[in-house]
Amino acid sequence: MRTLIILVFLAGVFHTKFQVLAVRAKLYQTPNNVTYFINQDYTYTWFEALIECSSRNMSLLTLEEDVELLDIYQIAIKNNFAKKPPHLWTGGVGSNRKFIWFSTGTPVATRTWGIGNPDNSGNVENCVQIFENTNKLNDIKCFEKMGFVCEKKPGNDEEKPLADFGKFGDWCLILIKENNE
Ligand SMILES: [Ca+2]
Repeated sequence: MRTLIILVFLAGVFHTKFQVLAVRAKLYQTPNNVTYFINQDYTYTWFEALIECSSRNMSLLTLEEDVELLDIYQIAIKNNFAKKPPHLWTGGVGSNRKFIWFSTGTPVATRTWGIGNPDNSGNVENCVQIFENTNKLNDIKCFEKMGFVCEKKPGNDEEKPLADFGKFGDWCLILIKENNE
């Protein structure tokens, strides 16, 4: 009897844990057929988020249109996220308050930044996040831990998200060194 109780308890724990994981890291599709993978757990550095997206053959979020920030906000509302949205890594990188989207090299639009940002606080803010509970971007230290949003846009099936990684390799190494000092 005791064994049975323990088994039922463990099954319950496993089921609950599985449900939490299923809800907190999940694929979402918009009416425009953009697929997002959003992980709400605050456990990823920017580099880890990049690898998570690449391993799914997706890219870290690259804003080509402002409406994509609204898409993510609406996903958070519809799916009862605790934070709408959570702190999420995007594919924006840069230095000294000049930022580009990692996958395309295009500049991050001025209008998408939160008030006072990018501010390069402490001279170490080289990666771009969506700030918790806002539709705005913030530059922040790449080794902060937060969630992330990957995307796959229609027609991007042939995309190789890490194809241009070499271009940024040296920059990444410098950044890793600076952030670990
Ligand atoms: Ca900042």
